[in-house]
Amino acid sequence: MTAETKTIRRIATEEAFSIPEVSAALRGVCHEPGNSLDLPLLRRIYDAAGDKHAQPELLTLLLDLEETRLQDMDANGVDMHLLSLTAPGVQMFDADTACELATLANDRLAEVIRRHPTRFAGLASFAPHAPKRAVKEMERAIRTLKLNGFMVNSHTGNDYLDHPRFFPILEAAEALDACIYIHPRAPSDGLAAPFREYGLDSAQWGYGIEVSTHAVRMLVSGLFDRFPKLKICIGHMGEGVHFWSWRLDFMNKRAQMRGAAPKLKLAPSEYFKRNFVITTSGQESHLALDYSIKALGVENVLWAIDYPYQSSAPAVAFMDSAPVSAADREKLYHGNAEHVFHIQAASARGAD
Ligand code: VNL
Ligand code: MN
Repeated sequence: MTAETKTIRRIATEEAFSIPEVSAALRGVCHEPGNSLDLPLLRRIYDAAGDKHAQPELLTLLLDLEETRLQDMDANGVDMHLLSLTAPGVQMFDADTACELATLANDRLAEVIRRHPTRFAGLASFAPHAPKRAVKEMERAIRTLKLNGFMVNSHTGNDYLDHPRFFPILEAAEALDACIYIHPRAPSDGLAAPFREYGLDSAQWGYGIEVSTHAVRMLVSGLFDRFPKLKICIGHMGEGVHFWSWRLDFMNKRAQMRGAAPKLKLAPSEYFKRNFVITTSGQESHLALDYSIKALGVENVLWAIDYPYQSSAPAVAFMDSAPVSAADREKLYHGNAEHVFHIQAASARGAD
């Protein structure tokens, strides 16, 4: 740490947790019939006894909030985790179970934040496949529990958020001025076939293709003309979407002209700049950071670790040593997160 970074506030924005009830239900999912590409990872984490590549230590870290996690944060100068229920959240459960477990997880999240208001903030879960009940839970999560936004783990039942059945959810998020973080899960059934070998199902490649496809569907669907103030966050340095800006804009115009895509008020890349922010979770490349800041503006880039799937020390070293100005590092580490997720600024809170 340099003199500059010694006292800087670090808010990590894609930090995963679980609760025993959700973890038990995910273990149940491991034994259901079906060919979902989420299953290999779920079996490694939640059904350790049955999997020779098991990672039960991940589950211990996901379930821990106030012991190892706080020690890890202290040891690495991490002030705050913006917590979210780990992927795939409640989206693989039947609608009733999903609603019940989202409510329970949100209650637990609010409790731990109440105990550690300077160390934790949180993104609420809901069941996208029960849109009416989801909207109720979204309102409760923001107005009553005072949570900071929402987490959606990409597709739900193979549908993406451009599907009109989810519009009440987008409308509620916009009205509540609460950002929806779209986190990866494995590629949807129709997308999955080429991702079944070589460990491509999850973070190596499948997650990025799944979420970038999700984001692009939203960008070209016209939904940001309907919900112009909707804020979406995606991780992993924007899942590569803005690398494609020029070609996406050019080819979307052509698709519009031949009637294949709806007419849009703005180019897809303009919605990406206006309606999206990205985080640096699990993508610790200064080159990619530099490109992202130049393409999107520093205000649209937020720091994240991706704990416990990534380690805190290299994520901190990555941002401490990023070739940016001191003012920009403040934005990347906490200012942008405070703004987007309505986290109280440390100065407003007084020193602690
Ligand atoms: C992984 C990385 C999994 C980040 C995650 O959620 C995640 C992984 C299940 O490396 O498997 O958020
Ligand atoms: Mn993650």
